[in-house]
Amino acid sequence: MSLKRIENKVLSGKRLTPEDALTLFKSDDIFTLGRMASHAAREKNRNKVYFIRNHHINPSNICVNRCKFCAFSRSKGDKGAYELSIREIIKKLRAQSTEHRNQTKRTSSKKTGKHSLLVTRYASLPYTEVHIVGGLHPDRPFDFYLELLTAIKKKYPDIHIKAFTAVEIDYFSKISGLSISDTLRALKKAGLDSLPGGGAEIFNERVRNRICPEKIEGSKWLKIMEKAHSLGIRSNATMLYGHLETYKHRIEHMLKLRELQDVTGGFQAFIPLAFHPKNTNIKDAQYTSGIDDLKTIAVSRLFLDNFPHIKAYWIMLGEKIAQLALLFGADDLDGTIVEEKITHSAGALSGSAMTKSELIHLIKKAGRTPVERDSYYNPLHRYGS
Ligand code: V47
Ligand code: SF4
Repeated sequence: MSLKRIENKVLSGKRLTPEDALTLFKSDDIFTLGRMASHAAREKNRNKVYFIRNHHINPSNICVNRCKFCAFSRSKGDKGAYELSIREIIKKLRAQSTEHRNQTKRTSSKKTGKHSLLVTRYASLPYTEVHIVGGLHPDRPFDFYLELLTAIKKKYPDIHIKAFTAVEIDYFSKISGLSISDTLRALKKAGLDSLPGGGAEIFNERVRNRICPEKIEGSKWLKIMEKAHSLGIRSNATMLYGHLETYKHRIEHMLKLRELQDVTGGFQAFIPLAFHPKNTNIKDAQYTSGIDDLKTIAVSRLFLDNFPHIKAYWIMLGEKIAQLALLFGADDLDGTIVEEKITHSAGALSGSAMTKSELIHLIKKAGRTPVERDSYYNPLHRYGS
């Protein structure tokens, strides 16, 4: 099908087929693609681009899986292997930027409307969300993770804990002897609020076996997400691209996510993750190109018509391509981050933290309206032009 006919489908709100998505990926007309994706994003989120004040924490890089694309993980006893205690993790969360303190003084004095109430609720916190993922540790018991959640919630009752990929959930179920449902229930009771989208990588079995042979199958990842959604735990979904996969594999991956989302509606955002090759065991791989990054954001916005949000993860895209992604269908610029290890172990060229004003600046300069959000995309504060 020609781009013009696909554009007509987009304008009339019709669902794209996998063949349409392939045509989009193969096209060199990046401007038409951007226009279509931007239209689709505006239909869902108007001119808004969300951001969040979050803090990434990786409790340990010791992992029994040792995926070939992962430069972050170590085996126990290796040089560079680390494990943080619960006390050390809480200490990291305590660090508070001066910028946040000043912002808090300003926003907490406004007492009008629902948004100000939400802002007031979070006002004493430097971040509204903590994002926790790590390696599959060979010795740490399941109780460690439950205690970690409990300790964070005790110290910061209002913070949203988005933690543990489906791969970690599967591992916890194995080490605890609990079913997947009971593992999720126990985590939720201890303070887990939602799941991040990591570990999805690429669902195609052949490619998955080449890049992460020890990792759970794609079908298991999807089953765990389905279970989480049925228990009222929302999640994200990712796709690792730019390694050994083809466009068809990317579309097959997104199709599986779209089908599950039709059933559960539990995914909040889709995040394409640009593969970083440095220090990995993927031979001859290169960094992704800016054009491929923008195409992947745009095609995902167009194809995943039932996903409310497409996230531009600036850590992997770089600050400037992430800003351009806001004109190619992304409506969420993630986030303050504070500390990033996974991508930086693999040669990320970006920084590892952004302040709120830097995020607002990038969004405004893209002609969009910055909106600080909570973890369920409720607006906390809107920044006019
Ligand atoms: O699961 C590992 C990926 C993921 C590399 O849900 C790599 O809001 C690129 O999932 N090059 C963790 N990627 C990050 C992640 C994430 C990030 C931001 C937001 C959210 C969210 C989730 O990073 C891993 C894996 O897929 N990864 N190694 C690498 N060399
Ligand atoms: Fe372990 Fe996750 Fe790295 Fe794979 S991607 S080696 S599961 S930390």
